[in-house]
Amino acid sequence: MLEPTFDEVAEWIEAFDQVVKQEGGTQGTRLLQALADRARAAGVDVPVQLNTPYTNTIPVEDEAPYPGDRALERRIESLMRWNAMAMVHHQNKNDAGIGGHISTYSSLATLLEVGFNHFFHATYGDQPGDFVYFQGHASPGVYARAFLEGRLTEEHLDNFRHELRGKPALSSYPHPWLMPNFWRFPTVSMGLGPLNAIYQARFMRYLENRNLIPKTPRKVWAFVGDGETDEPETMGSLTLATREKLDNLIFVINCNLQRLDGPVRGNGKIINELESAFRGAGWNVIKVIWGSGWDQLLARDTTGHLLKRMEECVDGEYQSFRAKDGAYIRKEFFGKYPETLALVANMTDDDIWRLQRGGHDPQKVFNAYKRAVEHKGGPTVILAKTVKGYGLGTAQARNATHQEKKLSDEALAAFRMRFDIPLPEKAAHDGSPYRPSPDSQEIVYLHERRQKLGGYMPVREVPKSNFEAPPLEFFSESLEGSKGRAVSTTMGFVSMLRNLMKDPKIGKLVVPIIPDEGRTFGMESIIRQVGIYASQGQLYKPHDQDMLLYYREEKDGQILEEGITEAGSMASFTAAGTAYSNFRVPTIPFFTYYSMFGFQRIGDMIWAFADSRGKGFLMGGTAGRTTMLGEGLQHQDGHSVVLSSTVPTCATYDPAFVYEAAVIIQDGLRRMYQEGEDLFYYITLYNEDYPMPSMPEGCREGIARGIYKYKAAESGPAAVQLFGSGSILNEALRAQKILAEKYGVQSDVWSVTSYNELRRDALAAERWNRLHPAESPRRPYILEALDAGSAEAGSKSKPAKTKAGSKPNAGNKTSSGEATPIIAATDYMKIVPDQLSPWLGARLVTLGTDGFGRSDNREHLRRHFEVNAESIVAAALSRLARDGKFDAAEAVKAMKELGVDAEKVDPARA
Ligand SMILES: Cc1ncc(C[n+]2csc(CCOP(=O)(O)OP(=O)(O)O)c2C)c(N)n1
Ligand SMILES: [Mg+2]
Repeated sequence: MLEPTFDEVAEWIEAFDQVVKQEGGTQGTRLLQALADRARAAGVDVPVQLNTPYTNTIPVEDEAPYPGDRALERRIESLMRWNAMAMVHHQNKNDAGIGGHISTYSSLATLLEVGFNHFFHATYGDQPGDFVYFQGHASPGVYARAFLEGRLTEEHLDNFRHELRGKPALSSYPHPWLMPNFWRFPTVSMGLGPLNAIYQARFMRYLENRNLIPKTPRKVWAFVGDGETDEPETMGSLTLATREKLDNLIFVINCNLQRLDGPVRGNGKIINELESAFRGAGWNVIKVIWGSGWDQLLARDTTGHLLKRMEECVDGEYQSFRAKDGAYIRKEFFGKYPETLALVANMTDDDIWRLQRGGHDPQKVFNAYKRAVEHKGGPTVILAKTVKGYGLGTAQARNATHQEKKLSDEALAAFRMRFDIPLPEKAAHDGSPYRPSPDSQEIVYLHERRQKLGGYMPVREVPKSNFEAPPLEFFSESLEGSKGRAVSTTMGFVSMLRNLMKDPKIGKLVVPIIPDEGRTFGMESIIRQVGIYASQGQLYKPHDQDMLLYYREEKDGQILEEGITEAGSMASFTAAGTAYSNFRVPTIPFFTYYSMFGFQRIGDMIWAFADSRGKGFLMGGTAGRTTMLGEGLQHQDGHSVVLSSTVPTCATYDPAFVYEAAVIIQDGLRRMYQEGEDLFYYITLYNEDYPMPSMPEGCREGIARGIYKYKAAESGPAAVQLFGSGSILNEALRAQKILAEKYGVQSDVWSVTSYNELRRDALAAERWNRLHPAESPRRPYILEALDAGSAEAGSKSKPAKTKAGSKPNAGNKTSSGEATPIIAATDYMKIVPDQLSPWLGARLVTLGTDGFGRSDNREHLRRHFEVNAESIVAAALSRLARDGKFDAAEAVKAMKELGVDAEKVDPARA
């Protein structure tokens, strides 16, 4: 302890020391607490102190002895280190620029190995075991272990980052999409792993509290980079974990003090910063800063100068110490004070160099993990100090170490010596992998440890499903229409959800997720029906408890009301949408949100969800740039379906009527959960009320595939085809009427439920045709549907002349054999229908909502964006005039009549 600055303080400290000595630490805590209370009562400021001294949280005298064979584990870890490094080194020699990382794992190895040997359960009886979110850039180390376990072959290692060679290969990072039997959690986009881990731990409790899984001691471990904590996603939901008392959650932050470019907090201390942030958020914080070698130095530090030196050094200095050598540390660290220099007087420079950081000391790491798994009542974070590039010689702790892919010959030789790898020089030089024989002590021990812990990890499994999707008749209420009542597709969806949750078989599997938008979507009735999940139940009487639709919270409530966090909601959606594999329970999440704040705000999380082979329904409420009225630029969504089209496993639908939504949801349940297809749905929901028609016959397939003719021309063949989607379909129907009644132009109206799916189908057909030039071509569904539609129309008047399958690019023809123009109107951007341009060619005229939103009502918005019925009519007449099928002067006159201003500002640029 350093000298206090004035005598009075010395007396107080002496008194306090005596209490602790005689009555123990607990009494010391009580005394401090009492003093603090007293001070507050007296109006004295009590300083908030979230940092503890820069030493290990667990005092050496409280440490449990290490349970494993330290020497053997060290050997095994050395083999991991070699194989991880060699894999990356070898591949980069072989294929320059292919990339990979060496330094991350080298800092993480001990932190992972102690877990693998003593903590990570692969199973708990017949239940799945712990979940581990690995630091993505450490994947070579995880592969190295699986190699030693015999789960991966040399060929796998040889094909690290060579996934397209027709050989068993390894993906760069944890990707369940690419290695579906291995990785569970994609973590390589910084910040997503820790955020998903928090909600995973919470979802585990949710499933337990709802009796969907038995309670187990299962933990969620998230390995996080210290640089990764810069991401708001990493730190943004910490308080949820304490609020929910998630003692099944353990973060291990690998504080190697470096990120990609350089130090994380060169001028400060990342461990201190994180300690105060996590403690402030209520987490149990365990610092693992110093290895065992430091214990005797600290014990001899009677003057407190060593601790003072530890406190005053910033991370930039700590980094330099490990980038240099023992002599440098003696001079620059210990040499600052005679007292500290004296402490190491009898140590050689090598001895000093061997003083390790805590994260490389299995004893310290084991004790931290032990405390973490035993901790009750809240989450734990372990802040483990490590060295980036540990053992990599000249690459160690260098700013550029993150990017290191290859070692020099000398460094390789030094590595081999240092970790004692029994490979011949030549093989080592090439970066050959090394695996001792199966009956070697190392390999026997390795298997033994994993058997004790229930098997190997990571493993991803998908149990066989006996899920049966409800038949379409289940949704009969939605198929029958609203009997003249004006309702929205959102309301229709809410009724469907309510009914689904009542189903005795699958009702309990439904997980409604809402980010504080339940009322926006009229979901109050669901809150009443199934309650909001609240791990503590409802500790208060809701003020509205006398009302029918009161705010009901329950311990086994079904709704996840996440509050205002789309990212958190998406993390819940991810936990629920992958539970079919992780928990072997096929929960069906419906995440309903403001469509504007989905793909564009949390797109990267959705991408990772797809990588995870997640299933479920994203429900984009308040869809459409002109249907969502009044809210203006930031809220009116005219592009989420463009963004959703970029996610390969996302099936996007933009239904106009409730029965369409019912067909889509039924089909989704069947495909995802019954047939086991790896995909998920994005369905737009509108809040415009209008009478919902009953489902016409024969449109089920068209709805699922993307288009069907909703209303044929009343008399005679159509001169123009009108495509509409979502609530803009009503504008197309109104246009159909105006065209016929005012201008004598017949038109068919089609509901396009999914341009995205139509495009994917057409691309697949086109690709097949390209690759099979000698065979008769396949026709995209869009052309098949249009042909069938015109054949049908033709049969009403004259016999149809078109032959399906004849010409791949022949468009829809009228009975007279001519291709009619198509006016496609959408509440989304023009690019959405334009996706079909390659197949519809010049026939296609698109009206959409490009440009920023405006605060106004639907009528004005639709006029502004030129997607109202009048604009559709004008577009049809204009196009017919250009084709010489309508008098141009009449078309100009009509536009005036319709109130379509030809000189108005272009909304796309307004
Ligand atoms: C969202 C995101 N942004 C940027 C990157 C690129 N990147 C990969 S690793 C890395 C640095 C990681 O540092 P840290 O979290 O400290 O991990 P370490 O390798 O030091 O253990 C960066 C910036 C990424 N993977 N994800
Ligand atoms: Mg780091």
